[in-house]
Amino acid sequence: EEVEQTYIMIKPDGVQRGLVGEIISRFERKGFKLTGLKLFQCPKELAEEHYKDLKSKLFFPKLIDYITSGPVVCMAWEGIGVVASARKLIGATNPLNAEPGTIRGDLAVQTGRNVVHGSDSPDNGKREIGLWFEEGELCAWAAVREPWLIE
Ligand code: DAT
Ligand code: MG
Repeated sequence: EEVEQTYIMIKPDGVQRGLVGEIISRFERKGFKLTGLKLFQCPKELAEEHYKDLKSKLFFPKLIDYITSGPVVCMAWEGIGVVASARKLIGATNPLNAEPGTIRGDLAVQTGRNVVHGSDSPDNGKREIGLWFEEGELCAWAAVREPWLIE
Protein backbone atom coordinates (compact mmCIF):
# COMPACT_ATOMS: atom_id res chain seq x y z
CA GLU A 1 0.00 0.00 0.00
CA GLU A 2 2.30 2.68 -1.34
CA VAL A 3 1.43 6.34 -1.78
CA GLU A 4 1.91 7.03 -5.49
CA GLN A 5 1.48 9.88 -7.96
CA THR A 6 -0.16 9.63 -11.34
CA TYR A 7 -0.53 11.98 -14.27
CA ILE A 8 -4.11 12.23 -15.53
CA MET A 9 -4.99 14.35 -18.54
CA ILE A 10 -8.36 15.23 -20.04
CA LYS A 11 -7.72 15.24 -23.78
CA PRO A 12 -9.02 17.97 -26.15
CA ASP A 13 -12.23 16.02 -26.91
CA GLY A 14 -13.06 15.82 -23.20
CA VAL A 15 -12.62 19.58 -22.86
CA GLN A 16 -14.63 20.36 -26.03
CA ARG A 17 -17.42 17.99 -24.99
CA GLY A 18 -17.80 19.66 -21.61
CA LEU A 19 -16.72 16.58 -19.62
CA VAL A 20 -14.08 18.27 -17.43
CA GLY A 21 -16.19 18.39 -14.25
CA GLU A 22 -17.58 14.89 -14.78
CA ILE A 23 -14.11 13.38 -15.17
CA ILE A 24 -12.45 15.27 -12.30
CA SER A 25 -15.31 14.33 -9.98
CA ARG A 26 -14.73 10.60 -10.53
CA PHE A 27 -11.18 10.81 -9.15
CA GLU A 28 -12.23 13.22 -6.42
CA ARG A 29 -15.12 11.04 -5.20
CA LYS A 30 -12.94 7.93 -5.20
CA GLY A 31 -10.81 9.61 -2.54
CA PHE A 32 -7.61 10.59 -4.31
CA LYS A 33 -5.86 13.90 -3.67
CA LEU A 34 -5.44 16.48 -6.41
CA THR A 35 -1.94 17.99 -6.26
CA GLY A 36 -1.78 19.75 -9.64
CA LEU A 37 -4.34 21.14 -12.09
CA LYS A 38 -4.20 23.38 -15.15
CA LEU A 39 -5.77 24.02 -18.55
CA PHE A 40 -3.01 23.97 -21.13
CA GLN A 41 -2.44 24.15 -24.88
CA CYS A 42 0.17 21.47 -25.44
CA PRO A 43 3.04 22.23 -27.84
CA LYS A 44 3.85 19.53 -30.40
CA GLU A 45 7.30 18.80 -28.89
CA LEU A 46 5.78 18.02 -25.48
CA ALA A 47 3.13 15.72 -26.99
CA GLU A 48 5.89 13.87 -28.85
CA GLU A 49 7.98 13.52 -25.68
CA HIS A 50 4.97 12.33 -23.66
CA TYR A 51 4.13 9.62 -26.21
CA LYS A 52 7.74 8.89 -27.28
CA ASP A 53 7.30 5.11 -26.75
CA LEU A 54 4.68 5.13 -29.55
CA LYS A 55 6.85 7.01 -32.05
CA SER A 56 7.15 4.00 -34.41
CA LYS A 57 3.37 3.45 -34.60
CA LEU A 58 1.49 4.36 -37.78
CA PHE A 59 -1.08 6.29 -35.72
CA PHE A 60 1.60 8.46 -34.02
CA PRO A 61 1.16 11.59 -36.22
CA LYS A 62 -2.63 11.45 -35.78
CA LEU A 63 -2.20 11.00 -32.03
CA ILE A 64 0.02 14.10 -31.84
CA ASP A 65 -2.46 16.12 -33.96
CA TYR A 66 -5.29 15.03 -31.64
CA ILE A 67 -3.50 15.86 -28.39
CA THR A 68 -2.44 19.29 -29.68
CA SER A 69 -5.81 20.10 -31.33
CA GLY A 70 -7.08 22.13 -28.34
CA PRO A 71 -6.51 22.68 -24.65
CA VAL A 72 -6.07 19.72 -22.32
CA VAL A 73 -6.58 19.56 -18.55
CA CYS A 74 -3.38 18.42 -16.83
CA MET A 75 -3.71 16.84 -13.40
CA ALA A 76 -1.48 15.25 -10.80
CA TRP A 77 -3.26 12.90 -8.38
CA GLU A 78 -1.84 11.26 -5.26
CA GLY A 79 -2.93 8.29 -3.21
CA ILE A 80 -2.43 4.68 -2.19
CA GLY A 81 -2.35 2.60 -5.35
CA VAL A 82 -3.52 5.57 -7.40
CA VAL A 83 -1.72 4.52 -10.61
CA ALA A 84 -3.51 1.20 -11.14
CA SER A 85 -6.76 2.43 -9.61
CA ALA A 86 -6.91 5.42 -11.96
CA ARG A 87 -6.33 3.09 -14.93
CA LYS A 88 -9.32 1.04 -13.74
CA LEU A 89 -11.47 4.16 -13.40
CA ILE A 90 -10.40 5.18 -16.93
CA GLY A 91 -11.03 1.79 -18.57
CA ALA A 92 -9.60 0.03 -21.63
CA THR A 93 -7.76 1.99 -24.35
CA ASN A 94 -10.47 1.15 -26.91
CA PRO A 95 -13.66 2.62 -25.40
CA LEU A 96 -15.75 -0.09 -27.07
CA ASN A 97 -13.90 -2.63 -24.90
CA ALA A 98 -14.07 -0.48 -21.77
CA GLU A 99 -16.47 -1.67 -19.04
CA PRO A 100 -19.57 0.37 -18.25
CA GLY A 101 -18.85 2.43 -15.16
CA THR A 102 -15.42 3.43 -16.43
CA ILE A 103 -14.80 6.88 -17.93
CA ARG A 104 -14.11 5.53 -21.42
CA GLY A 105 -16.84 2.89 -21.09
CA ASP A 106 -19.43 5.52 -20.19
CA LEU A 107 -18.28 8.51 -22.24
CA ALA A 108 -16.37 7.49 -25.38
CA VAL A 109 -16.56 5.24 -28.46
CA GLN A 110 -13.22 5.38 -30.32
CA THR A 111 -9.56 4.80 -29.40
CA GLY A 112 -8.61 7.99 -31.23
CA ARG A 113 -11.09 9.97 -29.09
CA ASN A 114 -10.77 8.27 -25.72
CA VAL A 115 -11.06 11.48 -23.65
CA VAL A 116 -8.50 10.81 -20.94
CA HIS A 117 -4.92 9.70 -20.25
CA GLY A 118 -3.56 7.97 -17.15
CA SER A 119 0.04 6.95 -16.38
CA ASP A 120 0.69 3.20 -16.66
CA SER A 121 3.26 2.84 -13.82
CA PRO A 122 4.46 4.77 -10.76
CA ASP A 123 7.73 5.55 -12.59
CA ASN A 124 5.84 6.95 -15.57
CA GLY A 125 3.57 8.85 -13.16
CA LYS A 126 6.61 10.70 -11.82
CA ARG A 127 8.10 11.13 -15.29
CA GLU A 128 4.91 12.55 -16.78
CA ILE A 129 4.16 14.90 -13.85
CA GLY A 130 7.72 16.22 -14.27
CA LEU A 131 7.11 16.67 -17.98
CA TRP A 132 3.78 18.53 -17.76
CA PHE A 133 4.22 20.58 -14.56
CA GLU A 134 6.74 23.06 -13.24
CA GLU A 135 7.66 22.37 -9.62
CA GLY A 136 5.90 25.55 -8.38
CA GLU A 137 2.63 24.43 -9.97
CA LEU A 138 2.30 21.40 -7.70
CA CYS A 139 0.81 21.61 -4.22
CA ALA A 140 1.49 19.35 -1.24
CA TRP A 141 -1.45 19.74 1.15
CA ALA A 142 -3.10 17.89 4.02
CA ALA A 143 -6.62 16.75 3.18
CA VAL A 144 -8.88 16.88 6.27
CA ARG A 145 -10.97 13.98 4.95
CA GLU A 146 -7.94 11.65 4.97
CA PRO A 147 -8.69 9.88 8.32
CA TRP A 148 -12.11 9.00 6.87
CA LEU A 149 -10.51 7.39 3.82
CA ILE A 150 -7.40 5.71 5.23
CA GLU A 151 -7.35 3.87 8.58
P1 DAT B 1 -3.60 4.13 -22.95
O1 DAT B 1 -3.99 5.56 -23.29
O2 DAT B 1 -4.81 3.31 -22.58
O3 DAT B 1 -2.49 4.05 -21.94
P2 DAT B 1 -1.59 3.47 -24.96
O4 DAT B 1 -0.58 4.02 -23.99
O5 DAT B 1 -1.35 2.12 -25.51
O6 DAT B 1 -3.05 3.46 -24.30
O7 DAT B 1 -1.75 4.48 -26.18
C1 DAT B 1 -1.76 5.87 -25.96
C2 DAT B 1 -2.82 6.50 -26.83
O8 DAT B 1 -2.51 6.29 -28.21
C3 DAT B 1 -4.22 5.92 -26.65
O9 DAT B 1 -4.92 6.48 -25.57
C4 DAT B 1 -4.85 6.27 -27.97
C5 DAT B 1 -3.70 6.10 -28.95
N1 DAT B 1 -3.70 4.76 -29.52
C6 DAT B 1 -3.26 3.61 -28.94
N2 DAT B 1 -3.42 2.56 -29.75
C7 DAT B 1 -4.00 3.04 -30.88
C8 DAT B 1 -4.43 2.47 -32.10
N3 DAT B 1 -4.30 1.15 -32.33
N4 DAT B 1 -4.99 3.28 -33.03
C9 DAT B 1 -5.11 4.60 -32.82
N5 DAT B 1 -4.73 5.21 -31.68
C10 DAT B 1 -4.17 4.44 -30.73
MG1 MG C 1 -0.48 4.67 -22.07
